Amino acid sequence: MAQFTPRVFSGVQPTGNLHLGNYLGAIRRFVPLQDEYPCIYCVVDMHAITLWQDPAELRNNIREVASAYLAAGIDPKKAIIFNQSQVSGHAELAWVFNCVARMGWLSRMTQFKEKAGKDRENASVGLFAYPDLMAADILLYRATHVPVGEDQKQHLELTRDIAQKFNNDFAAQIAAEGHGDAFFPITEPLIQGPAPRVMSLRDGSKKMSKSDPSAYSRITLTDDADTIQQKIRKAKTDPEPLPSETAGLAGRPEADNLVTMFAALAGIERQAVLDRFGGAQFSSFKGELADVAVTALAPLSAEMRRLRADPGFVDGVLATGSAKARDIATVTMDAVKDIVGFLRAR
Ligand code: AQP
Repeated sequence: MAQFTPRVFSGVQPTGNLHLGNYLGAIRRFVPLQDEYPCIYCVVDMHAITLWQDPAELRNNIREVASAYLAAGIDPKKAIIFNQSQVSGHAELAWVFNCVARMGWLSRMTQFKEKAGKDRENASVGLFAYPDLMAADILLYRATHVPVGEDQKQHLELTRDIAQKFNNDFAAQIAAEGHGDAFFPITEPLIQGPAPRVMSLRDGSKKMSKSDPSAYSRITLTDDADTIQQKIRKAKTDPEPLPSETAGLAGRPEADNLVTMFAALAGIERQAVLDRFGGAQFSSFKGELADVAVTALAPLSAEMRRLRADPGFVDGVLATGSAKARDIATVTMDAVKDIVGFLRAR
């Protein structure tokens, strides 16, 4: 079996309202990986336009995600930070994958069903083909590991299916071109950490999301202390006191979510949270949770504000990162073109 150099890739959409779920499920987890692997962190602006985006806001939101990466501690000297649309290989490889993936595979994607809703006929073709572009993002760098939140599990499985089918469909050419028995790795999702699925503050059965119409459903990375306190105070709960054991959180999604958030933000186990608050009413627990959230997020949002005031610096980071990403992408795309049978200038 072909051996692949370990490489990490992940991305976040610049669609505004970056929230605690994006931070705990993804961005915070990107940081330590940069000391272990070559890492590529992308602002996936081409994914963002699968739903309508105001152009001026999109530009702002691209800088906001880049600022969040930097503020969280991703070092552009160690990891590549860039925005997707600056590297044309993403679109090129996505087209090849549109021709590898099957309609039936994409039709099963739950994110498309949720986002298209009942008005499927009116959804963009891009929204339907989104998972092919995501596979291209990852495989353009032949990434072996992808840290994501739990909601992306199905898309990662599709990425593996596409890589497998490409490797099979073009097996003879892949071998003839000297790539052994596989050109693309079968990428491993890294869905770990204390909070792989942060839920809405208004409904414990729905994930915290940028697009939820209620601002009270999420804590954003730019909320100030008062707003965070207010949102946590208003968070939905049930009438029972907190349990003393984690087993007691079963069937109590809102309690489970708040305890998970506390544990992830304070860096302790969920049981340790219940050792402290078991038997307590939500009112006292919520006050402490708000303090923990403010302590964890205040330095991040202050640094994001500082970076947002310096768009020239952020744009420079993205330009430098894009040049580095393009170098890797060009090698992959040249090989893909040869494997597929396109004629290119040599
Ligand atoms: N609620 C969440 N809990 C844990 N991780 C989450 N992620 C998203 N929501 C949660 C992870 O954040 C990364 C970037 O996500 P994205 O920008 O691709 O957006 P998304 O997954 O579609 O979810 P959003 O941010 O809530 O946007 P909308 O409202 O548009 O669906 C990914 O690793 C994701 O798993």
